[in-house]
Amino acid sequence: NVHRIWWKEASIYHIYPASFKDSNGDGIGDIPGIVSKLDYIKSLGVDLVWICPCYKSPKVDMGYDVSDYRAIDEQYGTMKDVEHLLEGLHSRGMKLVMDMVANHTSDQHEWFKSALASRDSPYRDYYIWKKPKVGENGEKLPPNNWLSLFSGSVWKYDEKSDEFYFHLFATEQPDLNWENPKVRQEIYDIMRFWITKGVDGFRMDAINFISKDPAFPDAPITVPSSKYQHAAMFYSMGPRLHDYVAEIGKILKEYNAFSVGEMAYLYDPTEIIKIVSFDRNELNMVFQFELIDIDRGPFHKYSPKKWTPREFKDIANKWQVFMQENDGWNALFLENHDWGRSVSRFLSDTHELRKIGAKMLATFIGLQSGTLFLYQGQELGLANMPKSWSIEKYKDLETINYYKQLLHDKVSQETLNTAMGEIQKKARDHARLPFQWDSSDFAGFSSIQPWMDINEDYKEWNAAVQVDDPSSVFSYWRSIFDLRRTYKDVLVYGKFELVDPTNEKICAYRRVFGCEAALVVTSFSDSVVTWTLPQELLRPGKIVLSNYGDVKGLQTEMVVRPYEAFLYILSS
Ligand code: TEU
Ligand code: CA
Repeated sequence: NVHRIWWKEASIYHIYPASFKDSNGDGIGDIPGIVSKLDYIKSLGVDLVWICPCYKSPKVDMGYDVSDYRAIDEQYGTMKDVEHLLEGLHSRGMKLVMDMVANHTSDQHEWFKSALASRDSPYRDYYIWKKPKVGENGEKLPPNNWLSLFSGSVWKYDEKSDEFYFHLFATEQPDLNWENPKVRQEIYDIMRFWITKGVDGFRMDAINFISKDPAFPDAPITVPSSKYQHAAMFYSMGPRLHDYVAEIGKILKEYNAFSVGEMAYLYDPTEIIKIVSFDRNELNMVFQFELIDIDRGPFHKYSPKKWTPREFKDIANKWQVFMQENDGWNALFLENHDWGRSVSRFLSDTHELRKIGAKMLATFIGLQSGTLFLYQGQELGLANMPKSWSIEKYKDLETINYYKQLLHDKVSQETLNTAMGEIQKKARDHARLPFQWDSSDFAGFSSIQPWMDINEDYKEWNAAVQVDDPSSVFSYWRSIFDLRRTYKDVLVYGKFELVDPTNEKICAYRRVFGCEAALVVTSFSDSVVTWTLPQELLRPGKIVLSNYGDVKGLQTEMVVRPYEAFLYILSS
């Protein structure tokens, strides 16, 4: 008894507007640029396009600091351009998903400007204000010890009112006070505004943070040398989260709109299922980050951690099984605008097998149960910045703040080297390098030097060389979207089951729907592995996808090549 519904069958292409395509030669991607590439996107076979924020913004955090939710930032275009984008997508049978930044605004938003100007402002209570803690020598201290996600305290002192305001991200991104019903109404009105314009759904940014522990207690000390402590246990999934998300969900359902919530840092399945279970359906699905956080150490994003393919598959399995047993739904992804490229992080981009590896990862993620998300450039197997690039090439405030903090703390050269190694893997900048369209100057992204440098490999790795090459990573992704349609029952609605679950190198899984079955085999080893196939799988059938392109059939003893991947449809 599976619940069939359109958004389970859909696939989504995720665009970072500043880095996708520049149409007017200012070096920054824009909405007309996206419009000019709709045929490219359509040719992949996706159904929805999600664009990161394009609203008016001072862009301290690249648009995740919104100063006017009803206006488009000049850098990205105009409201007319959004209308063209909507027309272009709708006429091609695709939908548009916008990013809704509801946890915080920019400090340049009219609400915050007014709130800051006076304690009597009607907007004062739109934000979170607290009295200082008074130190031993009478100094004004932040109300608690929480660490901001972008380094430093989550509190910023306002001398004029002698109060601190709360910001989980940059100081220029004050958090909205969701306890205030007027704030919630404002956000709901903004959502209706965009839906009325024709937008088909939202990705709800940082949605797990909108309800915080109202007591704002000090966090336990996990890093004694640090002034501020990781406090997600108090600001993520707070006590009123489900009240709020249920309200959001009601509006979305009114319009049959698409929704995906972003929920970083805590992966508590019992909380997540309340949001995505089919009967509650507060949101259609959420991004939880347990899989792509696999290399996150205990303290923060850049703490190193070793991991094994076995752990990688166990995490995937945990969520597959959990959602199917609880009538929930997964959002499948390995990349977005906040992380390094998957070939570089999980395999190796300097390897001769980069192309094979990119296809293996596509197979691993793309044939699981869930709605499939593809981040721009992932379809080409794009990689991180070269390791030879210095810190000056990095532009993102998360990276820069972190690096500056280390310098400020005068850490040892060894610590700094380790940190740089982690930045080279995980920094948000990697995914934000300009898209590589062709081998012309500036990779066909722009007519001038873009806001971030083009990766050095663009002459070899670009869309123009891949689109018509049947052996390209691009063509492979296209096959995956295609197969999800052709074998919809089994690949979208089929049950997920690991095969040979304890194998350390091979991640194999079966999808089963009635008497239909599919076998997915992926190897995370860069050398040959001999694999004894479980007897019950030795059934007639056919290979419909293979990253080496030449697999004929199954054998009892399979010689699985480095990063090999294939999909076998078993005859019923
Ligand atoms: O990210 C939310 C979030 O929790 C971040 O800490 C994320 O984990 C981090 O960027 C990883 O490095 C969202 C957006 O995706 C991000 O781009 C924004 O900067 C952030 O919200 C603030 O709006
Ligand atoms: Ca531009």
